Amino acid sequence: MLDKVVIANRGEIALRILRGCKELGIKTVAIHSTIDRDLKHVLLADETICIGPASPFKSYLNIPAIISAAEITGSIAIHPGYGFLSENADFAEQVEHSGFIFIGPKSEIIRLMGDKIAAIKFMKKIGIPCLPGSNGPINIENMEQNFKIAQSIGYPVIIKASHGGGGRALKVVYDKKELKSSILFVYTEAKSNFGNGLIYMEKYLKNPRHIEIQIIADGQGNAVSLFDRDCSVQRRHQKLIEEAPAMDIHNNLRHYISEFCIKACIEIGYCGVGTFEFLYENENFFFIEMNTRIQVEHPVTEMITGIDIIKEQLYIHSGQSLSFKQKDITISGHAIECRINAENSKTLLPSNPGKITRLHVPGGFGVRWESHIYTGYSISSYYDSMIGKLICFGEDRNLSISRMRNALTELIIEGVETNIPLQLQIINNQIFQKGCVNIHFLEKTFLN
Ligand code: MV4
Repeated sequence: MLDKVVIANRGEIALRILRGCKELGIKTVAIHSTIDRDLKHVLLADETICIGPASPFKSYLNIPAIISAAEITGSIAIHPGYGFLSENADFAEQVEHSGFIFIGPKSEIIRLMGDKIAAIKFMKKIGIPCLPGSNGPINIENMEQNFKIAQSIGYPVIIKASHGGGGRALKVVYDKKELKSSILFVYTEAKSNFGNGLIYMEKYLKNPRHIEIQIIADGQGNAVSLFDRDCSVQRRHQKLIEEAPAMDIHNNLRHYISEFCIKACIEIGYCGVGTFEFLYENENFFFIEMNTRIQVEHPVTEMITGIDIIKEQLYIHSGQSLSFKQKDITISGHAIECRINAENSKTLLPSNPGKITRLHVPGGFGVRWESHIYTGYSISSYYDSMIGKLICFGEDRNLSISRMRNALTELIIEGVETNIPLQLQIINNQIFQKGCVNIHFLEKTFLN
């Protein structure tokens, strides 16, 4: 087992990783910025190192400082969590070259998946269903060819940045009149946002659900699927509610798509946890991208499979092989996660900075609270506005919804404005309760 791990993140995920390490008897090093001295996991870690000022660039994105922290403390591995450097292939590579274990897949795999054109090409080659598209980069010098590609796909099409993310550098094109300007727009955005002008075209799906498959692979020829999550409830590319399993998916189809994901992991020698993202429409899955990190919403999968995904990560990156097989994994019950953000739900502006003056955490059977906040803790405006995750489990979806309603009602956070009222409205919404939800549900059916 790993002896000592640097937790290169903050907030709830840093605490989640710390708890996993403690259970396995792994020593922990919390690296943090100046304003994060009082974070809960920093207070609980075996060792702490302040690596820089509040600005993420100078702390949680500061590669030399993080690697130095691993060296100084005699750590053997670095856990990047999600966000920050978690999918930065250069970071993973430098961690490897400095002689530390990066808790994630090999840097080449991160680099491959960071290039969506390459990722799609790979998945398509092994038979994973993908959308009709340009099958490679668009050449902005050859608009005639681009018109032909769009024509053969059929409008509407969507133009995406190969190195894109977070919903930036995207454009839906409904008519050939808009194609050229849209391509040039996405190209410009891609260059300025991601420093890479590679762009591609796909058939645009009007009302898909966002469904993803969680996998774990040991890089020794073993890979399993922990099945699916539905993450369709989102606003401006920020997920608000996730659930597992995705409802109304035939078990045959669930296994069919999982088998492909497992095959991809084995083929590529994937090592670690990962997520295959799909758009789902009319009982068809279409691969759009792969995430090579632990995700915010991993707890819903843990609740329905009974597998501690963080602990599995720690086992795998200590060199152990997977201790279970696909046949050992069964889905039981249903889990829902509501992300609790310190924000004004109307303006979507962060409500921080602010001190938590009162906190009451819900409890009871099937209720799980993942958060670093406590009474007296001050929320900083330098970082993400998510301050906690409320996860409710039940033997079926209706029970998990009821428990979520009760738990959200019990949850009291004072001192900062939160999205708890919005989450309650969604949970009480009839369309949500029926599960007839696609990626446009929040923005279209619900708000404004
Ligand atoms: C799409 C799509 C429809 N058709 N691709 C947006 C962010 C990026 N990760 C993928 N995105 C989309 N790609 C095709 N071919 C619709 C979206 C999309 C979306 C996807 C998942 C979750 C929320 C979304 C919100 C708006 C658009």
